[in-house]
Amino acid sequence: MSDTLNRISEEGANGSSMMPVIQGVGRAAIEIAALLRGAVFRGALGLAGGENVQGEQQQKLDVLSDEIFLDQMRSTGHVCAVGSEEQEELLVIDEYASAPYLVLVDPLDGSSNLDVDGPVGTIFSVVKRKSASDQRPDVNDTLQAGRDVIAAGYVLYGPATMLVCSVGSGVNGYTYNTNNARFEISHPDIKIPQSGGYYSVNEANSAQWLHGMADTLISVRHTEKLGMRYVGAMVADIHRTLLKGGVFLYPADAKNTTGKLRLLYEAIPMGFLMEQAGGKAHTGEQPVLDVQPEALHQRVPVYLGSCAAVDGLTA
Ligand code: AFP
Repeated sequence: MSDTLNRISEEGANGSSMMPVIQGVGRAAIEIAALLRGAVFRGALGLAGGENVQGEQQQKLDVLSDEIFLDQMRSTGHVCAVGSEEQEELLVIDEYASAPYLVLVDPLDGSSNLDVDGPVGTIFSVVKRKSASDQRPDVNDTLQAGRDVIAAGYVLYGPATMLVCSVGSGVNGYTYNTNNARFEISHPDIKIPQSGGYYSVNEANSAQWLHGMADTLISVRHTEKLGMRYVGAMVADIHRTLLKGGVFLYPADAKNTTGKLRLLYEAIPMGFLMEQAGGKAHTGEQPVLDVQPEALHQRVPVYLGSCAAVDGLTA
């Protein structure tokens, strides 16, 4: 396992240009992983006292992870702005306001798992700015459909720290080796299994799901012979789905009529990875990557996974 994150530079058209950004994500991941490991000793667990734009209570680790990620994106010199799930507005990096890329991030996904030492993650995607380099980037630069994303991925903080990403030519998984402080390739060319695996959903909501989804799921889980797993942290649930097959879903329900998960921070990056791994990503109405974003914090229903399972739920 000697191949490191540097191999991104050899991958497809976007490989070398994405190197600094993906390396920046790697540095952020190492810092966030260390922060998580030591959080209980530094009093960093628990609520920060504020709410994010979604009206969700922020944990201290949400805020700290967000700061770490932004600092690392700034340090690349290639990122002009960051849209974060934890920030209401787009954060423009003034020193590099003419840089070519914008990054969208959920810095600490699954934060309800923090109190129970469960897995959490970071999700990101990268787009090229639409505005001219002599203009100040703004939110319109971020409102790009998933088909225009040039790189996306996630970091899973589990027993090992893993970075799984794509620059548009397949999906590779890298595991952080604490002995040499490098991300080494451990899961080359990930392809989602097209049969078997698990369905992954918060089934407690099934009575509230819209459009008869509860019955549809019962039928699909029998046809596709799916087991059931749910962590409640999208990164961990998607990671298992990518490696073992099946489907992760968060349907629209009576409370969240347009879905719960965020289009730009969760659905598009994970949809990009799913398609790159040979799977599908759908909202129930259209492929996730075809949705034209209208707002930074927009939500959509999601069905992500093996082709037959996603087709069965969304046809
Ligand atoms: P948090 O980051 O606020 O914990 O949200 C996690 C999440 O967006 C996603 O990671 C999970 O898949 C989903 O929410 C879990 O939602 P439920 O708790 O409603 O099942």
